Amino acid sequence: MKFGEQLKSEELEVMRRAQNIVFVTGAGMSQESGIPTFRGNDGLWRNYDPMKLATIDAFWNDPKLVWEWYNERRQGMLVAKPNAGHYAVAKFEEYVDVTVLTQNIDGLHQRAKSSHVLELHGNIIRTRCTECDFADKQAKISSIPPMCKCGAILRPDVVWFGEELPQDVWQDAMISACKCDIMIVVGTSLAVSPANMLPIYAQQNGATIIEVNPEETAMSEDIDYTIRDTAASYLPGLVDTFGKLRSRF
Ligand code: BV8
Ligand code: ZN
Repeated sequence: MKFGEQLKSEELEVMRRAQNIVFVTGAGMSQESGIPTFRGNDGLWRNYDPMKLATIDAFWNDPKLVWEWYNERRQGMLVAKPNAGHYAVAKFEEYVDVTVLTQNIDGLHQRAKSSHVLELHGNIIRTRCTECDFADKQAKISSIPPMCKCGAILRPDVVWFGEELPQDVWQDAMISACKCDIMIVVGTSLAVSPANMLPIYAQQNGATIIEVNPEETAMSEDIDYTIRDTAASYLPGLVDTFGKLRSRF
């Protein structure tokens, strides 16, 4: 049964009580915007091995190759549009406090007008210098690899495997996970740490966990409600149900 469909009493209670919802999203959230996931059937792993390219060693080993991969993904993300799932996540803000903890680097939650988004793994549109503190939000990539005025190479402002997440972002993400009433985990295989710890922190602090994913994940059997559906087809119905419920109180 899908959470929110038959509105069983405990689901009603969970939705009635909720003041604070946290979404944890991964590549599957943007799949219906045409951005390939890492590990799903259409996954990036098919053509490249992100473990071999999304690392600081790969970058220093062959900055041109890594930048070609990022520039190709960047072009795709720049023309991608938020899907109905992103807009539904933003719509929840009409009823409760919402924090979006995303592993995605495409900026689509912000473009769908979610107002509190923490980018756990950075953002592909931004670049920063590998030497000085130069950073660029909407960097036009004029050469591959792009160079800083100081003469050093610029890098995508993303977190590579083996790199720490930005400490301030990670602290805020953990606090949000521990404080939420409901955590909705959308489009992530929960294969990557430490992001995959967030549902555990939430559950340890009494939150109800809902997972929206057409496939089984590493955490499915410990999750309160697993919805075998996609982000864009399930989330709009859920936020409508939520809205109807909340307008009655
Ligand atoms: C850290 C940015 C510590 C870059 C990313 C062994 C060796 C080496 C390292 C490790 C190791 N074991 C553990 C590690 C740590 C490592 C890690 O977890 N590795 C994994 C692979 C085992 N983690 C790290 O390195 C992290 N840093 O631990 O630092 C540290 C401490 C102190 C000092 C120094 C270091 C950093 C991790 C961040 C890596 N960067 N991205 C880029 O994007 O290029 S991770 C990358 O994977 C993306 O962010 C992506 O989002 C993320 C996770 O993948 P998912 O989002 O879950 O995507 P995936 O394809 O896997 O799943 C998609 C899901 O969606 C599927 O389940 C599918 O069914 C579903 N789906 C498909 N369509 C839909 C859908 N769902 C809904 N609707 C749909 N339509
Ligand atoms: Zn510089």
